[in-house]
Order: sequence, then C-alpha cells, then structure tokens
Amino acid sequence: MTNREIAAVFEQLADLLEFQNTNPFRIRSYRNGARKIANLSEPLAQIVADSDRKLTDIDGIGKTLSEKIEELLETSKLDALEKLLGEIPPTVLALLRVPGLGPKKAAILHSSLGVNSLNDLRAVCENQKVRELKGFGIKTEETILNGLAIAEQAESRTRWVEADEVATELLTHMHEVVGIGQMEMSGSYRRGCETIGDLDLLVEAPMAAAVMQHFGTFPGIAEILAKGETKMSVRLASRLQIDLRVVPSESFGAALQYFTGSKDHNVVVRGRAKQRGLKVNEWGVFRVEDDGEEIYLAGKNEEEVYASLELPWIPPELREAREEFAWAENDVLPRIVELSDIRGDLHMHTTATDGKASLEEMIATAKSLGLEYIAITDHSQRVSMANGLDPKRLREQWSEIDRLRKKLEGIVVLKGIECDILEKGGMDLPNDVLAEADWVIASVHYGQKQPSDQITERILGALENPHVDIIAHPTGRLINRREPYAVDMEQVFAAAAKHGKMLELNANPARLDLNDIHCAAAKRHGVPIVISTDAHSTAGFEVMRHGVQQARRGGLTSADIANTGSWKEFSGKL
Ligand code: DGT
Ligand code: CA
Ligand code: CA
Ligand code: ZN
Repeated sequence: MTNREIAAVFEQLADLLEFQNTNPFRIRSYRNGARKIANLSEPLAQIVADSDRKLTDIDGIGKTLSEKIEELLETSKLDALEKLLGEIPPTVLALLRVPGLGPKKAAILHSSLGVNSLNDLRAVCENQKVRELKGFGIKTEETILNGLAIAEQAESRTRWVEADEVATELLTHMHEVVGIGQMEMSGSYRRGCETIGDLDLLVEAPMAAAVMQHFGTFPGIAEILAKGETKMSVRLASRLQIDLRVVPSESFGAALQYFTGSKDHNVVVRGRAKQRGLKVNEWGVFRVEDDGEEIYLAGKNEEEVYASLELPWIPPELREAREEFAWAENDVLPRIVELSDIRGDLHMHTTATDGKASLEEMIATAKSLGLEYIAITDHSQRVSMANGLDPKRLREQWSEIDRLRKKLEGIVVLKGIECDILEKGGMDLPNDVLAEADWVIASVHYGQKQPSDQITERILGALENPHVDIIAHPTGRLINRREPYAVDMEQVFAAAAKHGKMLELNANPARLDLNDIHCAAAKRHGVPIVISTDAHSTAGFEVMRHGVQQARRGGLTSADIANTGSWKEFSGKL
C-alpha cells in the first residue's frame, strides 16, 4: 500500500467516527496522522521493512497509529475500519463524499431527515427541506446541491493518478508469472483519461490458468466478481475494479486495440472494417468469405490492425472519435507532445510561501532534472493562508535570485510571482512591482463561486494587464472534488489571443486544468499553452508527465506548448 492509500484510510476512519459522533480526540489524532503520512516522502512500507527503525519515531505517529499502519501493510485492511463500514450502509457512506457536506452535517441529515443515499439527499434538497434544519439555511442547501453531481461521479470513477499507483503495483505483481509474453493496461487508463471507471489488464499467455491464479493473489483484492476460462474481474478494498483478460499471441494487438477503446472510436473502426468486407473483434481482423467463413488476416499488434483498415497507428490518447480519423485519413495525425520535449517549468513555490523546499533546493533539483529554465512563482500577499509575499518580501526573494544567478550555470531562473486576481477584480500587487518581474502568473484563489459574468470579468481584467504573462489553472476545478468556476472560457481564449497571453495547463493530477477539450480550443485560438507542475516540493516536479498526458489528449504538439522551446525561443515570446 502506498502512503497516499494509507492516509486515505485514516481520513476515512476519521470521517466515519465523526459521522458516528464519537470521541473527538481520536478523530483528531487520525486526521493529523493522515496529514503526516500524506506528506512523508519515504514509503511507510520501507520504514516498516527496516528492523532498525520504528514508525513511532516519526513525529505525529503514536502507538495506535503505528499498529494500524502495520496492520494495513500486512493485510491491506483495517479491522476498525471494516467494523465501521459494516455498521454504516454504503449508500449512507456516499454522503460523506459530497463537497461542502462534512461528516457532522451528514449525520444530522441522516438522523433528522432520514437521508440514506445520494438520491435521498438530492430529494430533500430539491424539496427545500434542508434549509429548514437548524444550522443549515438556503446557502448550505445550494452548496450541497452543487456538490452532489461531483459526489455522484466520485462514487464510480477514480482519478488517473490513483489508478496508476494500482496499475504499477499490479504490473510488477503480474511479472512474477513465468512464461507470460506481452502485458498492457488497456481501457481508459491507457487513453490517459482524467478518471478511470475500472482497470483493464491484458496479458499474452498460452495458458490462462496460471495467470489468473496469480492475479487472484494480488494484495488488496476484497472480492472476486467473476472468473471464466480467460477472463476474471476483481474488486479491491479501495473499491476499484480490475478486469483481466488473457489472450494468445496472434490476438494480442487486436485485443489491445479492442479493449483500449474508446467505445465510440471502436464503432468507427468496425464501420471501416465492414466497408472493406472485413470484421474486427478482440481476436483479430478477419476477411469474411462469401460462404461466411472467416479468415484471420491480422492481430499480433495494433499497427497491423490499423494497417488492415488503411490507417496509420493512432495514439491511444486520441482514440475518442473526435478528429483522429479525419487526421489519419489525410495523413496529418499530429506528432503529439512527449515528456522529453519539455525544457522549462514556469510555476513553482518555495518555503517563502507554502512550498516545502528552499529556493536553492528547488533550483538544484530542477537543474538535476535537466530543465533549462524555470520560474520561481510564490504566492502574493492576499493568499495569507500560504504566507503570501508583499512587495518587500517579494523584492527580497528577487535579490536572492539575483545573487544566486551570479554563480548559476546551465539553468535560467526567472524572477516570477503567482499574483492573486482579487475578488473585486484587479491584481493583488501594484503594477510597478509586477513590472519588475520576469514572469507574472495571474490566478484566482478567492471568490471562486462568483457568477459567470463576475468571475469572467476578473480573468479578462488580468489578461488586459500588460505585465501578466499567463493565467494559472484557468478553471479552478479539482477532479472529483470541486466544480470549475463559472468562467466563460470562450471569452478567455479570445482575450488571451488578442492580448498575446498564454494559458497554463496545470499538471497537478488533481487539477489537470485546462482539460483536454480546452487544450484543443486554446490551440484553435492560437493561444500557447504552458504545462507547469506548480511544484510545492522537489518531488512536485514529478507531475509534469500528467500534464503532458492531458496535452496529448488535446492533440497538442510541441509547437503548441511554449515550454518545449529552447530558452532562446521561449524568451523571445516574453
Ligand atoms: P472506464 O472503465 O469507464 O473508464 O472506460 P473504458 O473505456 O475503460 O471502458 P470499459 O472498461 O468498459 O471497457 C474497455 C474497452 O473495451 C472500451 O473502451 C471498449 C471495449 N468494450 C468494452 N465493452 C464493450 C462493449 O460492450 N462493446 C464494445 N464495442 N466495446 C466494448
Ligand atoms: Ca476500464
Ligand atoms: Ca472494464
Ligand atoms: Zn501555484
């Protein structure tokens, strides 16, 4: 189990205890523990495996917590949690995942209005029953209604990055099977979708039995849902479902194509096959003879499947039945961006605000990763929770960068700022300060729920400011957690194009903001995208791959992304 998964278990435990209105001291200790664990850079499993070390040596982890961590690592389960989960029906548990509805309020709705599911919750909100409860009101009722849609999605879909942790562990586990050939994760995971309904593992092996037997021993499996000759489905304790299919070598490419999807893409694939007197399914490409007999033509790899339909191989990220077939037919499939194309990172934080690494540590790590240019962009004063910088502290940081620059080689460090766009409109720092910066990011952190006109005006205002270079995380959404601002993105694209500004694709896997559709729209407007990590630690640089994946889904090439250029090229755009 990863630290993130362990932390999530303790968060859930705390939520359930709070829902049951039990000992507040225990609840707090689980919450603090979860936060500690989520912030640890070293895997807990590694510390436990080391006989010279003790979990209780970690600040904030006491005896109870350490025993529970060991229990989790050993069994992938927690008795205390299982017991609570047994006491509360799953439909009631779903209430705890509605943004804006904490466990305490959920408990009140449950006990006083008999709310037992998301459906019940929707009904009592729509019938305006919630506003009548003590301590709730119209505002709370609206907040809950807004949160419902996203809770309904989070019930059934896992963020890509979390599915990726499981996928990586699963592939390692399955590699222990002797005699297997190719192995790939297919489905929405392979297409790089933001969220994953379930994982679809494909294994090439002559004999399925050994593969399925070993699959069944993957730690974390809570339930075997189905088991056939060559397929099997399981559900993990984390609720994520995994489908396994074992296929022979001559069908591997056909199965990979089929199970990668998307369903809509495959509808077009089958249509093209039909036009050519062919049939495509998970076993291969077949020619259908007049007497109905089917002759196998191709299927070992995806290239030959597409080739038999007179198409070039199409990258999985593009397989959504959008423009990929038109591009493929006209031989203009874009060479979509790759991680190795990225040469700069233009959004990061240091200990001056809410980052965990110092200026020098961030620069050293960026350099060791091969980045050619970076921008230091701490928060501005309005973001008080993050200890945002006022003009004086900002200028001190810039002097420090000036000082470091004298001895730096091989990397350019820009003096930047992530300047808040104020709730009433306008920038959080005066223009004379912004004018001194090499790179100004503008972003919304407060007043995210303003009506469309108002929040759009604020962002358009920032785009009109001559010192602003880019808007960060332009829609503010958090996948499975928070809806985007009501911002009118068409106006934002048009204004960015008009004023020669860039837009960020924030690579944080919980944000991925802009999304794939917006990326394609930005390209259509000729607005350059910058993919940024928004790193808050040296480990934070790692998320760049998620941003690149999202850009690939948007069909962007390296030419569409400003931070793929050399420093000389990039600086020419400033
Ligand atoms: P997900 O799991 O909801 O995130 O999305 P996918 O795309 O992974 O969907 P999934 O797991 O239901 O199926 C994987 C792929 O297998 C899907 O993209 C296309 C193919 N597939 C699955 N079921 C069907 C089906 O009933 N008909 C067709 N034509 N294709 C299917
Ligand atoms: Ca799937
Ligand atoms: Ca599936
Ligand atoms: Zn930031």
